[in-house]
Amino acid sequence: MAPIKLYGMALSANVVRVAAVLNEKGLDFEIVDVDLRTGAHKHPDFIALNPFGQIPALQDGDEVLYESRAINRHIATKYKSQGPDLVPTPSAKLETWLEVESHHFYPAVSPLVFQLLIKPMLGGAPDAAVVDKHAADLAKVLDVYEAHLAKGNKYLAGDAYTLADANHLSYMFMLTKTSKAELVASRPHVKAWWDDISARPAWLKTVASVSVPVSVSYAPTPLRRSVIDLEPEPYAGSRRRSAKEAMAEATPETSRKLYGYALSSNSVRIAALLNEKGLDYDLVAVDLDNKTPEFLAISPFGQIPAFQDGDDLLFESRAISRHIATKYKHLGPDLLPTPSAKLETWLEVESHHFYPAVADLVYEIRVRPRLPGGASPDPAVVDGLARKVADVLDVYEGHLAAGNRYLAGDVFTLADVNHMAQLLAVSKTPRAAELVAARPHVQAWWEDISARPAWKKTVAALSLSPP
Ligand SMILES: N[C@@H](CCC(=O)N[C@@H](CS)C(=O)NCC(=O)O)C(=O)O
Repeated sequence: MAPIKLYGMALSANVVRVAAVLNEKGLDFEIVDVDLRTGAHKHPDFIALNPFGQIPALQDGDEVLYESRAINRHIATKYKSQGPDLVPTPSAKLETWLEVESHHFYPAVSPLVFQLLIKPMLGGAPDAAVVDKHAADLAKVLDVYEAHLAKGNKYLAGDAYTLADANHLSYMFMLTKTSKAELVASRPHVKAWWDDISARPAWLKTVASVSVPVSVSYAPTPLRRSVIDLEPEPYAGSRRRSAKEAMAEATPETSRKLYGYALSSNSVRIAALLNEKGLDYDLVAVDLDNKTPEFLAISPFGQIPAFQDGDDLLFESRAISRHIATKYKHLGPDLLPTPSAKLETWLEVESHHFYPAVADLVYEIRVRPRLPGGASPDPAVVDGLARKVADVLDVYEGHLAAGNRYLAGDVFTLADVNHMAQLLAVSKTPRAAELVAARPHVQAWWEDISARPAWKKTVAALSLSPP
C-alpha cells in the first residue's frame, strides 16, 4: 500500500500536530513539501486536495482529508487499536478538551507564537500590544487548565493520554521556545503535564524531524466571538432567569439540562441535535451578566452552552453535540457513521471556516449596530466579510455539486446538524441569505435540511421576530 502522505511543511504547527499523532500511532508517512513561501498551497494541484488552500492535507490510500484536527481524529479512529487508544469513547471530558484546544488554547497561542517566533524570522518586529493582549488571553486560558489538572486529572481527559493532549503538542512546544514560556513554567500542574507529554518517545521523534524556531509565512487565526446572537435582545421579557433560579426550577422529569438561552446560535445547535435524537431536556437560562459559581463550575470559561446529562458535564457546543451523537448513536438517525474521513473533515470545516466567516458577517450587520453605542454597519467592512463568506460557500457549492447530497456524502450527519443554527441566522440576514440563494446546491441543501421535522420543532420553540 502507498505510504501515508502528509502535505505541508515540517515547520508548520498545524502540520506538526498531525505528524505527532502519526508518530504516536507508529505509522510510516512521508512529508510532501508544500512551501507556503512559494505559494504552493494555492497551486491547482494542492487546491484539488484542500479547496481552502491550507496546509496540512493528508492522503491515506484513497482517502484525502484536510483540517489538522479532522485528520488526527480520523487517524485515531481508523488506527484505534494500533499503539495507544487516543479516543476512548464515549468520553464527555475528551470531547470537551478537544474543543477547548481548538477554540480557546489555539486562538490565544497562535497569534502569540506568530508575533514572538515567526514574525521576527520574517524580518518583522513583534507588536508589543498584540503580544500583551494574547499573553493575557492565554494566561486566562491556562488558569483554567491549571485548575482542571489540579483536580486530579493527570491528562486533559482524565487518567489516560488522549488526542486532547496530543493536539496541544506543536503549539505548546513553540510557546515554550518564546519569551512567554513562563506562562507554562509558572503553573505547576500545566508544567508537570507539559513535562510529561513532551517526554513521550513519539513526540521526541517528531521534534527530531522538525527544527524550531521556524520560518513560515502564515496568517494566524484571529480571535472569534464564540457566542453570536440570532437576535440582539437575548434576555427579552420573562424569559430571564438566573442559572441558580433555573436550576432550582428544573423539573425532575429529565436529567438533561442545556445551559444557554434560546437565542444563542451555539445553544440552538444543541437543541437541534436533541430534537433529532428525540431527547427531552430542560433549557436552563443563563444570565451572562451575572454568572453564578454553579454555572462557572460547569463552564469554566463562562460561556454558553454547557450541558449536563446525568453525571456527564460538558461545555463547548461541538463537544456537546459530538458527545450526544455518540452516546445516543442508536436513537433516531445515526449521525456519526464511523470511520468517515469526509465527516471528520466537514465537521472541522464548519468549525474553522463556515462558523467564523458567517459569525463575523452576521455580527457586523445584525448585532454590533444594536449594541449600546454601536454605529451602523460599515459598508466596506460588510463587503469584505461578505466576500469571505462567499469564498467559503464556493467551496460548499463545489463539494455539494460533486455528488454529495449532504456534507459527508449520501446521508445526513452531525456535520449538517452543526450548521443549522448559523444557517438560520444567515436566512434572517438578507445580505448573507443572498449569498446562499446564489449557489443552487447550497440553497437546495439548506432547503432539504431545514425541512426536517426536528428542525421545524427547534425553530418553533424559538421566539424569533421576522427579519
Ligand atoms: N484549521 C486549519 C488551519 C490550517 C492553517 O492555518 N494552515 C496554515 C499554515 S500553519 C496555512 O496553510 N496558511 C496559508 C493560508 O491560509 O493561505 C488546520 O488546523 O488544518
